[in-house]
Amino acid sequence: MVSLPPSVLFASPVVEAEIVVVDEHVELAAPKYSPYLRGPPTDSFRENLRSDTKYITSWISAGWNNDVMTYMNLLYLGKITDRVSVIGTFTPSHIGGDAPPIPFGEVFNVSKFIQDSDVPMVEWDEVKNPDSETIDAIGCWNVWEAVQYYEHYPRGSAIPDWLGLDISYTRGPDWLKLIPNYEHDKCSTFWALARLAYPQDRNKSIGNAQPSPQYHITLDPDEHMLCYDYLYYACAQQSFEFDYDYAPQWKDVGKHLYWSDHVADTAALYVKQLLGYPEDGETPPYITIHARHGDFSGWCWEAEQPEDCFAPLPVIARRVREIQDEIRMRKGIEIPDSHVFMTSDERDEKWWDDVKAMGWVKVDHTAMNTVELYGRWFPVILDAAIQSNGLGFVGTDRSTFSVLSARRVTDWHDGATRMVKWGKKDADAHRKRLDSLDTP
Ligand SMILES: Nc1nc2c(ncn2[C@@H]2O[C@H](COP(=O)(O)OP(=O)(O)O)[C@@H](O)[C@H]2O)c(=O)[nH]1
Ligand SMILES: [Mg+2]
Repeated sequence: MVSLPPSVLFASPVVEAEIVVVDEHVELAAPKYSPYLRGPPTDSFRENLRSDTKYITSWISAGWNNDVMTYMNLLYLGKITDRVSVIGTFTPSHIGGDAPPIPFGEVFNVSKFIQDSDVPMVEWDEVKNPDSETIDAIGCWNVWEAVQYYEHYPRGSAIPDWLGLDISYTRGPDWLKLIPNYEHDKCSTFWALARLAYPQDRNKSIGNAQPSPQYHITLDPDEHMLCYDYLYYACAQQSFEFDYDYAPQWKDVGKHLYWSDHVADTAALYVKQLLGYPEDGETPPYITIHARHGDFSGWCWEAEQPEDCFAPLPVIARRVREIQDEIRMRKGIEIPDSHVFMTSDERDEKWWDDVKAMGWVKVDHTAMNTVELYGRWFPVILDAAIQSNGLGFVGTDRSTFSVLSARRVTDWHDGATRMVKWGKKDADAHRKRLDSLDTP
């Protein structure tokens, strides 16, 4: 028997129904806290959960755009299980681990999202006081061990520690995995995951909870705050689904996640400043390229020479021309090369000199003092926002960063998009097609 410090809570306190006295004054005042919660953030998250509402949460564990997709998947699973999604911050895995986490609501416009999508959500810092020292014990589902065969533990994430959660995991059933015994795919479908949100299959699948790491508490998966370790690999019908037009996690959720006003306004300001337009005027139409390099160099085994792996600039320029032609044809708008932005994680200055020689504009966060003015997260967030608000976008095949930007340009602006193939010499060789949005 483990003796618990008084601050460890692992059962829902009995919640009295809250009576809100409504007079004219209160009615007119803006609500101070989410209607999905009992009130302002509390020291234990359980004190703030409504007894008439069910919740769902999960953690993140990859690059920022992968993490955006993971939260979109969580929101979609919340939608189909009639639960309020509880969303954490973004963790700085690719921008330097010492940068502070950034709240979801600083990046995306949460109130507009809830209104447009009708998908309910709250952020963790609305639920539990971020300065709380209370450790909440909770039971969660371990999906990771049911879908892959190499790591014999739940998927790790920095989020539970930040939230003061001590988690007892129950390994999910084998039927979570879409393709049984197939090591090259990790998908579990939203509806397989949803089976665990309801008593019939949940009750058949519990009973093997592992002790939590901190206080060695064993708990079956929580029914009030349902949680899964990792949902990046959740899908409706097949893996890498954000690439497909039917993807419900994009259509019903991701599409409605617009940038916060601060991000959108700053991105528009950058575009106007970099192109030399008045700051108080309209943003002109433009095209953005995303040339994803960096750790993608680990996928170059088909390239005979290292320089054959990433698409050379003239190959990218061919895609830019296709976009210019399509926009001219479909919309009658001429976008010159001087209104083409390059965004990239490439650090080689010589490569950037070649970009400028193409007549394109570097989104130069060093020159713009982005980190000093807006913080460490903003170079990547502004690059994504700039990409998403162009009328054309040329992305890098297999980059989730590019995939999300392409979908935004298509759905938000009826824009033109292409993905550049890479990995070996002439990977992007293709026949030009003007009549279609498809990448041939
Ligand atoms: N600022 C900036 N960062 C980038 C760019 N491309 C990649 N990165 C960094 O590399 C990470 C890539 O991981 P992720 O977002 O998961 O996308 P993916 O790896 O391309 O699928 C991003 O989150 C950024 O931190 C870029 O064009 N601009
Ligand atoms: Mg990544």
